[in-house]
Amino acid sequence: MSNGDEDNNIHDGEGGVGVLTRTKPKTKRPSLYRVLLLNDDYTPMEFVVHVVERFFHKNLEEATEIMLHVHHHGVGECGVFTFEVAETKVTQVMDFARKHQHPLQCVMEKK
Ligand code: TYC
Repeated sequence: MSNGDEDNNIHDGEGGVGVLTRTKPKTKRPSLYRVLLLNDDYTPMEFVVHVVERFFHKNLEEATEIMLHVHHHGVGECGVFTFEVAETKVTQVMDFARKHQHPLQCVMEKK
């Protein structure tokens, strides 16, 4: 198979017990997660743009585009990451928003 299955070869172990060894390297791809910002009525637009630049490494133009998308549609994607990276981004954004007393919400969603 192209992915997911390995070839297992049976051979003798101690006491004639069957042992399986892998011959084909496993190449499981990690699940991916979207990190989303949610709109609210109070967080300043400039703060959201700064968050997107700072934590998602977007330039001013890209960050402004994402912020305006969230402002108009209620939710928008800042990036797609593996689980642990996505979780870290969410925590960083939530901590930063709380520190500045803004109600900005950041969530992750499995692709
Ligand atoms: N709606 C906010 C305002 O008008 C701006 C905003 C944009 C807030 C995106 C959150 O994720 C957000 N000040």
